[in-house]
Amino acid sequence: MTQIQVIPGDITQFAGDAIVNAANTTLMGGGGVDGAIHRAAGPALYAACEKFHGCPTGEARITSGFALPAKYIIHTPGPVWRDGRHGEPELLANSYRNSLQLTDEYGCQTVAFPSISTGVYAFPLDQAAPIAIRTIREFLRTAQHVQTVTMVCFDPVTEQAYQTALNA
Ligand code: AR6
Repeated sequence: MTQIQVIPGDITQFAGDAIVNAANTTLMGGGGVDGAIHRAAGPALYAACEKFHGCPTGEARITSGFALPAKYIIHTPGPVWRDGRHGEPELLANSYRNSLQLTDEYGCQTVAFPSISTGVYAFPLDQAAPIAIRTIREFLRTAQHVQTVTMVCFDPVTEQAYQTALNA
């Protein structure tokens, strides 16, 4: 039985197999959830990320979770919102799909996502949430290991948007 959950909270506290980081293409840290994950995981995460020499938008890379309760961290740069006509929806779907693909390859059963691209990257939340839920649902139909995907929402407006998309 696979499922999608939407919960409020701080993703750094997620005690499952993997969490996803809304990174940038350098993978060298930043603000928002990325900054929180780097602070909580410790400096060894920075050293591990350096070895990738960046990551293109929509792709994903995996590291250990270091000091985090989660075993793995998947790093994916979501798209920066421009006007919606520069491939932003497809790139956002790629971030979710490629992150799930990696977690599945690593045998993870539980994985948590933040709301990718809807903070600093300004992707409209009402468009991002249905793309995320649809992509996760599609992936779960053929997943080998992943069973539960949790959207960890940092604020009530974000939580409501994903809850609405989940119930649509
Ligand atoms: N747990 C869960 N969600 C969080 C947390 C947390 N601890 N902290 C923030 N959020 P953002 P983006 C939410 O800006 O839009 C960074 O500088 C936040 O409220 O973190 O993909 C990177 O290095 C929002 O709902 O990511 C990139 O340069 C969501 O996470 C850039 O920001 C995403 O907001 C990426 O921008």
